[in-house]
Amino acid sequence: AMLSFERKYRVRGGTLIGGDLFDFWVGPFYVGFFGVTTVFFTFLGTALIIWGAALGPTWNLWQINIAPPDLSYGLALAPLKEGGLWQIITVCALGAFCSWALRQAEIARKLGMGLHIPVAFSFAIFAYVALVVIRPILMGAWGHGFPYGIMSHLDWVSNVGYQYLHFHYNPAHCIAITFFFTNALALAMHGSLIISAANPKAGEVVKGAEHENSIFRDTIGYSIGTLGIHRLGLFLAVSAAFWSAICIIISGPFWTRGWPEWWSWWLDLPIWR
Ligand code: BCL
Ligand code: UQ1
Repeated sequence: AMLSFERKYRVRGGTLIGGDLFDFWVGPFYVGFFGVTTVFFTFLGTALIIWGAALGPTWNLWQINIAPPDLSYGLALAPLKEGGLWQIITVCALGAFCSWALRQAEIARKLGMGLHIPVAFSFAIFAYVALVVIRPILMGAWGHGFPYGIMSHLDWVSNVGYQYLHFHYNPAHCIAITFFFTNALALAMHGSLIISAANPKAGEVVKGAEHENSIFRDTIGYSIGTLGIHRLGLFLAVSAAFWSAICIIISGPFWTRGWPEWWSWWLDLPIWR
């Protein structure tokens, strides 16, 4: 069943490409040109992953691994069974993620809304691109991308982390983690606040913005406001992804030694040197 407002907004227009051609819905889903490309890349990419698994030694879900080419291939294309599959799967993933963001943009435009959702999602795409495109290119080999597999990608993170001796000393990693943790704090505060106000026990009245402001003014002397908390949340979440991307791009291309050593600028400050 369609909500009455959906009937009102299910109208032509707002597409970025293809005009009226794919401007329709299938059940609840808006299609559009980028709906078609999302489905195409997702199915092709998933099929290649299954094929890659079939070529491998195991069907154990935890151990399936599709590895990037050996470093000796540099930035060239590799044979399918020697990392070429990883390369095509990466293209499919990029195609699917970007198609998804552009479909979000088309739907937002149709609804006359801001583009905040696709812009926010593009930060997640940026983090992925940093791992499998930007850093491998800067390091000169696709082999620096991470392998597609549950355990194998964890091993990659651990190995790459220890290549820089102690990844916790990477300053951008510190900032990213701080944003992730602060984001969880903000969402816990916001989620608990909204439920405490909007979902009272039977017979009690729903509380609104005044109550929400008051509980924080009474406890910490400050309320960021009902719009402000959403601005803060978006900023924290997007910053977490952004600094994650930065922390891995600088590891190798811009700093090749252990991260603890990077902090010697602090010890070398003229105040105590
Ligand atoms: Mg570390 C990275 C936290 C210890 C080595 N580390 C990260 C970051 C994050 C983090 C800041 C990963 C998040 C991210 O990139 O998101 N690390 C972290 C924490 C600790 C920690 C909290 C801790 O000790 C408490 N790290 C260590 C130790 C090292 C170490 C010290 C290992 C020994 N860490 C590394 C290395 C890396 C990190 C190496 C990284 O490369 C990684 C990083 O920064 O990567 C950028 C970004 C999000 C994404 C990339 C996801 C993108 C999603 C895409 C766009 C969409 C997917 C769609 C999906 C397929 C569809 C699903 C459909 C379903 C139906 C829903
Ligand atoms: C807040 O002040 C506020 O405004 C009333 C909200 O809106 C609903 C919130 O969800 C939260 C969590 C706060 C408190 C946040 C800070 C940073 C003081």
